[in-house]
Amino acid sequence: MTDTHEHSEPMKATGTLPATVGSPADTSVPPAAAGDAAAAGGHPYRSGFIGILGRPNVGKSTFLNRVIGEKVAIVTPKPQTTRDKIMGILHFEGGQMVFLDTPGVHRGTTTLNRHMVQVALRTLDDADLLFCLFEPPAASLGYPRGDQGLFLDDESLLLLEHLSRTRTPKFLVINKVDVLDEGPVIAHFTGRQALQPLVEAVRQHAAFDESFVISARTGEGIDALVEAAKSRMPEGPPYFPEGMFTDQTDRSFAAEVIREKIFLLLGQEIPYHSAVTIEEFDDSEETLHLHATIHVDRESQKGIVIGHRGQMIRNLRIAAREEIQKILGQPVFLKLQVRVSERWSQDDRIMKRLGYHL
Ligand SMILES: Nc1nc2c(ncn2[C@@H]2O[C@H](COP(=O)(O)OP(=O)(O)OP(=O)(O)O)[C@@H](O)[C@H]2O)c(=O)[nH]1
Ligand SMILES: [Mg+2]
Repeated sequence: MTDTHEHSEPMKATGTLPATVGSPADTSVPPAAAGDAAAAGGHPYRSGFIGILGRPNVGKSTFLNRVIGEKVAIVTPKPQTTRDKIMGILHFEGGQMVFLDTPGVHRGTTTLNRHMVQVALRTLDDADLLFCLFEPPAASLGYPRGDQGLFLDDESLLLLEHLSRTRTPKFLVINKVDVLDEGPVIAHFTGRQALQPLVEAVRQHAAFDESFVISARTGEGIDALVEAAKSRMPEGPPYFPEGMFTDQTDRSFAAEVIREKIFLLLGQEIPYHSAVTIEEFDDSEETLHLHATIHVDRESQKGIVIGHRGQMIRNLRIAAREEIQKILGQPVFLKLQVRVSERWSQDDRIMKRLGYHL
């Protein structure tokens, strides 16, 4: 193990969860525990869980990475990238905020789709605060536009329906505002004026405690949002030790990076029908030995992932290995294989075997 990369030490601290923390449901901590953790100066320690919600592709994972300052979650330009809850921990003086990146809320019929949406909706009542992400119309192909202004898409409406039913405090967060500076957006609105009809439309469906305009890409507005969230954190214990910024193990992070490369390099339906498991993760020597399997739904997909003369799987291996090396800060030997796990995304039992917590 080399220590050449700044990420290597913190990531190593992420292997295990404290026994008291398994899910945001554990936020109900007895006051005594909070008292123990009182920060110096007599101020109570503050901590809480923040659910990041939104339809697919609004930038939830980009936002998490930006706030934490590390790559915790994978990001791609395609919707439905995130499939499970990803935790990122932000430590501040006298407290900590635990951010929960979630899969995009959408309507889907497979077991995988339903699992993803369930993971997201579970945070609605379990978190202390919700960041509800939306994006301006220009950033989204999904918003139908018309002379009347803007109509919310089906997935946003579905999310808003759920949001209107929870009593958890909510922040309305419009992400990707950097795209508004690029020019006209919809018929009657240019630049940032285009946010107005969006905010009005969203507010018709649910009440929000505060509103923010941000760009997870450029960092604009992030500090103000984080400060506002900080002030709403309840008294609580330090759920995670100082220096730990995610609960994700290096092993599952490696699997996620491989999945990211599948999303980036393969088109059509393949990314949505692929899952990745790690068969071997041996970091006992300087070079990390990784052996991973890409599971696809059908025999025909296997050939596409392997590619002509193995070119595609080679490209996937190179891209994934490079990134895992960079982030874990050690040389990586990556072996990739493809396996057909027939209709895995429709089958509870296979999905559990592939590591999904159904
Ligand atoms: N212009 C711009 N693009 C952004 C911003 N935030 C995210 N994106 C892009 O939006 C796309 C989706 O980002 P993700 O972070 O994967 O979105 P997500 O909400 O996590 O998506 P799912 O996991 O699929 O639900 C990527 O191409 C990002 O680079 C932003 O502030 N500005
Ligand atoms: Mg995501």
